[in-house]
Amino acid sequence: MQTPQARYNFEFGMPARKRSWAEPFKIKVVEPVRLTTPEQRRAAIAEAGYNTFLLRSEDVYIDLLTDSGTSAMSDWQWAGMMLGDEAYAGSRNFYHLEAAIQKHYGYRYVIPTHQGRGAEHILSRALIHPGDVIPGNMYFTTTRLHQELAGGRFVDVIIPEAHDPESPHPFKGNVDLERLEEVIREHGASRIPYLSIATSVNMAGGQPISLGNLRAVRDLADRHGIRIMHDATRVAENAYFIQQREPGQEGRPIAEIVREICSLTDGCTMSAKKDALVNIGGFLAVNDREIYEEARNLVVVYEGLHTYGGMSGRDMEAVARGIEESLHDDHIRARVGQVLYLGYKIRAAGVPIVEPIGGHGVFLDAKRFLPHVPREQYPAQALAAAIYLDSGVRSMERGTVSAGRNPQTGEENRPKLELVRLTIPRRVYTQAHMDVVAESVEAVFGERDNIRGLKMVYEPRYLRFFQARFEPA
Ligand code: PM9
Repeated sequence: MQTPQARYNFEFGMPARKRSWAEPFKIKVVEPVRLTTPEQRRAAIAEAGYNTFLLRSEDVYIDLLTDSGTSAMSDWQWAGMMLGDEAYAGSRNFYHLEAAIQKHYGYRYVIPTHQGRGAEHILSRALIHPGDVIPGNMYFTTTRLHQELAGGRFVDVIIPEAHDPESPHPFKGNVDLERLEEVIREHGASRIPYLSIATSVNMAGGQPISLGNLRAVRDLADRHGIRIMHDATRVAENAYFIQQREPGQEGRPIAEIVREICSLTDGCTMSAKKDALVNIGGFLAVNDREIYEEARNLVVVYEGLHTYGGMSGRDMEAVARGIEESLHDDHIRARVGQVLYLGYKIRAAGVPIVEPIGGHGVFLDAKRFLPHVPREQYPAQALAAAIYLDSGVRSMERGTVSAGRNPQTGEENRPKLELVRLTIPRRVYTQAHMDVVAESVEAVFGERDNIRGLKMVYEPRYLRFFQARFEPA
């Protein structure tokens, strides 16, 4: 089969030649970033208790903490911000948002929330009863906490390859169907309010679930009468991997794949701060009228009226337009392309990373990077601090600290994955920034024997990774 480039060359009578792709935008506004000295960084990270969440952003050079709320909006989104209808009730921007969700994701009813965890809170309160079990394709920090706070227990049913950073499985976000069947048999369908299925599984390294697997999960759920709730936070990135890797899906538009993914589920929670290219916002969307009624009632208690849910009118307009832009094929190709660019560079330097490279970031394998640092001294936390010290690049721990404690026993959870995430904001940094990041990671890798572990000296009760403090062990 001819590639599109070869076909173009053939049709226009041109000789075949290499043609790289580039970002489908040009830059209109810039924000300066500050390069700090090693002394300034030493002081800053000590003051932050060796937790990159506690650094001041002005002390960061290239900020790869997260892709959440850090995207650059387009001129079309900014123009939409000027059209914010800031009425308390019935803002026109809510109806634009509702229409965009119905059109692109296909869910019937929409409840806006201030961000993803607001939607998770409402969904968990509406559907989970004490003693319930929620199977899912790997935990996410805020999702699992809301399930636990509602009295439920998360059970991981992702395929085992997802826990192995070296496995090259193309769809490490897949559900282990036999394991799921076992969990249903053990607990009974009546104790399972829903399956919690994420696209682009964050804690596994931004790994996709395949359409084939999701269809099989749907069949299984239907046989037992169980709902599927979708964490759609990075659904477009997942769709890109389906388009690139799944037999029969090549060449299919991203928007169409996204629509099919959503059609296989009964509702979604969404942090619009990621895929949907905005700085704040989220929503819950469902097909079931009764769940909608309950959620619409709860949203006024915890978030705001059901036509704003914690967002301003202008925020809702930006989300509506961001959803549309997130599904353009050229956007998603450049977005994931930049992540792959960084990943290939880091991998070429011999640095251990999670394979395959994910959709929103490059995940360093801290266990293999720092084999001399024991797990109880938080190697990923120590590695994130070391990278900051080297270059002012900020990353995030995604290992033992993030995993927190078992609420029943109080023991620390010990996930198999001990990772540092270099997360790439959308449409924000250039290829030259990626080169600097790769150089810094390579330099730190060269000096890894000098990196020491950390001990935790302050531990908050919930989501400890955000605010915990450490000292050199
Ligand atoms: N994810 C991230 O950096 C924000 C900070 S860490 C809690 O990856 C998924 C898959 C997420 C996510 C946030 C949320 C919560 C739900 N699901 O941050 O509340 O990656 O908008 O969304 C972060 P909010």
